[in-house]
Amino acid sequence: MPIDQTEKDVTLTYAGSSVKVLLHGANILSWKVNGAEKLFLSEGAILDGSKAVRGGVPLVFPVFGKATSGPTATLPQHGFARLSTWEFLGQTTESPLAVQFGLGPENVSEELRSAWPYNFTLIYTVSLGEDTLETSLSISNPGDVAWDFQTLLHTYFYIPDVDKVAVTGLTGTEVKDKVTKTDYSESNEDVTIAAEVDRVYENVPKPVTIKSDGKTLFEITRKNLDDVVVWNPWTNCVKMGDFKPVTGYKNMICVEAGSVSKWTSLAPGETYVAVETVKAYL
Ligand code: TA6
Repeated sequence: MPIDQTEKDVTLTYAGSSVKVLLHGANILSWKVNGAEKLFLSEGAILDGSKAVRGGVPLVFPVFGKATSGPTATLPQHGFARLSTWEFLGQTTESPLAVQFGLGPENVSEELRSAWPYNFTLIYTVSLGEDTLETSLSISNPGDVAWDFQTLLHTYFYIPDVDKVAVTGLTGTEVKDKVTKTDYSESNEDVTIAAEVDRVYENVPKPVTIKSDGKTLFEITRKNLDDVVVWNPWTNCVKMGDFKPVTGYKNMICVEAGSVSKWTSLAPGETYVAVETVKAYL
């Protein structure tokens, strides 16, 4: 079955690859290419809709992180998109195999809706190719007042060994480092992980690659997602409760395509389309 739908999730199968999307948060849980899993999903991930999923591709909207002021200040970290149950809207294309999910105020809890009382429409398109996964988030304002947003695809990539991973394509970009609480320009061609890393790379002009031992695992291209967040909690993952096994930080890296270093304003009737395409190599 190219598309297998249950009451909780939708699984696409195409050209030896598959992707599974949980309706809660429209959170991609799994992306397999020729049977090999490409994403990290915590063994302790809560999938019953009671909290955000620890792994796969959580969706961040309308705020990245936790705002301390402004219209999103009373929303939970990373906003409500990953905390809400999306509607499955059906198939759009056969090759690559693509489906869509939708979210509007009617799908969001009263508590979260009252915390951010604006009219919005999100259409999330998941498109599975032979060795590619394209995710597109169309953000529309059908209301009569403008609002500002940030958005990000919080992708947890599976990697064989954190000691051998490197992210390239970030050289020369401005960094807001949330661990050292410093700002600087990235001078390294290879960004590696040897402790907790939590950095926002701003206005990254080129495709980004994730390599292991010098070999490319993934290439990431973006449209309207100018920033790239790199995160690995290292041993701090033990404090999260839903990050399992506690050694799991050795097999994951979050490389997150987003528009988070500034706020984007959407006037009534406007639409913003953000696209990320990941090609898997090994
Ligand atoms: O994207 C990196 C980050 O903002 C980190 O600061 C860390 O908080 C991570 O997201 C996970 O956030 P979560 O709310 O899913 O635990």
